[in-house]
Amino acid sequence: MENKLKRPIHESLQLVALGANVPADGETLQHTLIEAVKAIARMGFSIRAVSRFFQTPCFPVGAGPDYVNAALALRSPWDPSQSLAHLHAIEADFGRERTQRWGQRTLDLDLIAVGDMILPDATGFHAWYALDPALQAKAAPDCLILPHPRLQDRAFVLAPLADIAPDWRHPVLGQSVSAMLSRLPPDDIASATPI
Ligand code: PH2
Ligand code: MG
Ligand code: MG
Repeated sequence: MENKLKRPIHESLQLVALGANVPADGETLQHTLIEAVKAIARMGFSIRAVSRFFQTPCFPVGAGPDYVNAALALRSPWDPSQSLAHLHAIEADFGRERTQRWGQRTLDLDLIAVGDMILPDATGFHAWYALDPALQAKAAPDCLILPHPRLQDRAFVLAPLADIAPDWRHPVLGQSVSAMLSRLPPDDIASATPI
């Protein structure tokens, strides 16, 4: 019977968050994201949906210039780690230096979710989900955690996602994107402005 009853990985929709807050080559942040979408397509991902672009205040507040954020729904023949490696290769092409956690970004591509997968497993997910906020800025996981453990907290992720996958349901929290967004403080929701 092996895996016959399991859906192949490539049938799962991959949700990706895009962000930039430092212009690359003197171009606008919007330009960076448009070029990133093209690079993602050239890499072999199939792009199923592109959100509007949103201007968002940097989190943590005051840590840097405003971001432009967006979200994509993708399909690919790759498993989540392979997809992430491809996304990191694109980030590198755009000149992002991975030095400072939550530092400034010419391009940040985050794999937010892949269908209803929970990685590395429910225990591993929960450890990062429940991480003490004081440690969140310091600790970075050394393996892929899915869904992204801070997804539910961030208007700059949820507002773009609500454009393309409002009904995607978090496999641990059981809430849709729309529901997670509507639970955020109104000021956070309002701070993500479509451009
Ligand atoms: N990404 C971060 C840190 N802070 N703030 C906003 N507004 N948008 C982001 O994409 C973002 C951030 C780390 O990747
Ligand atoms: Mg990232
Ligand atoms: Mg990020």
